[in-house]
Amino acid sequence: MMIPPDIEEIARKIKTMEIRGAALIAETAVSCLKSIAERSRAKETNEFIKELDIVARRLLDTRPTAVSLPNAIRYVMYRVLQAEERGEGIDSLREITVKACDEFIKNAKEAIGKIAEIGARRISDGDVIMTHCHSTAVVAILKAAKAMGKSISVYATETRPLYQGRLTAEQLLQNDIPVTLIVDSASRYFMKRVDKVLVGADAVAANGAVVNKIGTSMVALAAHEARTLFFVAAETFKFSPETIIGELIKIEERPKEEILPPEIAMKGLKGIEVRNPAFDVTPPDYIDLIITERGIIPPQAALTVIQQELGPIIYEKLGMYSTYRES
Ligand code: RUB
Repeated sequence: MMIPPDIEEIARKIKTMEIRGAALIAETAVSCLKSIAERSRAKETNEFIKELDIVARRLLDTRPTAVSLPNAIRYVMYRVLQAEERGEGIDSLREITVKACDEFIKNAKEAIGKIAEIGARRISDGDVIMTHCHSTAVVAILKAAKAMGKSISVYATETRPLYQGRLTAEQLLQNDIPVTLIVDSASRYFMKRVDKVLVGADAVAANGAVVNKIGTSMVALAAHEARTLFFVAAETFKFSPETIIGELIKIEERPKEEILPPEIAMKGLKGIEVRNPAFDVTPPDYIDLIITERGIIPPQAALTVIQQELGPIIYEKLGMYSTYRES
């Protein structure tokens, strides 16, 4: 099967970051699987599964770090493969796929609602919050805190090189939350005025380390030094089952043109080596709490969350839907 052009276009948009943020990437991938299931003309179950498999692998190829992407794909494929094993027919498989996709998206939306409510309770009236990058979960918490009548203000780092902080600032302004945009390197300068740092996550490892936009660990270090609380907001589908068995979360390196576009690359810099890692790892020691839809946990409880929420995904035959392995 050829990948349909509209799905190919979505994969391109994820790679170029027109579609970005761990939650949105996962939901978009699941919508693609749903669309493939709905339009499939497969007569045999194995043909149907092959079609889903090709698209799943194409999507996994787009961005390697956000573990929400393989977890979302495995959520769907686990249910489809189980149904196949039970001997269900093609119509039933199609139905099960669509249902699993709808269920994942519904759960993801509900998770954000719960995280917003739980997280907002941890924000006090008058708090000054610092955030880095753009996270749907973080914006949802800040909006909920405001809706609870808490007066808050935010420092948003601009987030080089792609300036996702501007998006955060825009969304906060739209919600009448006072926000000050700062350069990433000013985060330590302002840290003493900050009560809490709140960031999202692309992946949470079994030891409670959090992978998020490059620069997050630097902000965490500054928070640690200033004894400022450091909170992470992450749905449980961002927890990485592979890290239990010692896999490392792959850090995406993006094109150097994002840092040094050809039109500004001066002659003197021609051919210069540029590195552009998109994410970094914040160790659990710098994290006070992780806010999930199941409640607030210390980073040390990440392993338990993985075991409870993602158990079947690890132990069943879904290793191939991973961004950690060549397959
Ligand atoms: C986005 C990023 C966000 C997390 C969480 O990186 O690091 O903090 O994905 O976002 P990029 P959300 O812009 O490279 O995708 O809470 O929306 O899932």
